[in-house]
Amino acid sequence: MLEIERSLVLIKPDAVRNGQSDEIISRLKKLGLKMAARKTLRMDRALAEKHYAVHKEKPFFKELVEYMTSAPIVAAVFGGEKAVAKIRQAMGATDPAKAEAGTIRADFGLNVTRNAVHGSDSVETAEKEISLFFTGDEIAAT
Ligand code: DAT
Ligand code: MG
Repeated sequence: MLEIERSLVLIKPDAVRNGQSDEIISRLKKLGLKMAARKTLRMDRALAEKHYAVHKEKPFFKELVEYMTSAPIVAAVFGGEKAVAKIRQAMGATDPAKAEAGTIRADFGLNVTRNAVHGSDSVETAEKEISLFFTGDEIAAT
């Protein structure tokens, strides 16, 4: 059976500032996925804390929220077969220094916090994350 999934992608502040958004989106489209929504926004603290709520007890939480709210990001919804796993694979490991060559984080990440891109880690998380960033009528059918 065809499993159409959706995933939330965030292009993080340094990658946006460095003009890498279009290249990153183009790599994701080459996976056979469709972009159903895209916008540039500056996350506020409340949104960042909700989006990363699962990490609120981690030592890096404060730095992560400060980074993600420091400058504009691009938020996008991608849809397609196995979208979650395909995007995670294209992103590479969380730490760009450990990410496989040719992955988005290996190519554009600066360090483990400033790692260029976010992608949802499961279908359930994806739907929750998408609803934090987009209303239903901002998203095209995929
Ligand atoms: P991922 O973004 O690969 O799903 P994660 O969910 O474990 O990774 O962490 C969310 C974000 O938090 C990650 O993209 C960057 C930051 N982060 C994770 N581990 C970190 C660490 N050890 N030091 C600093 N920031 C970290
Ligand atoms: Mg994660």
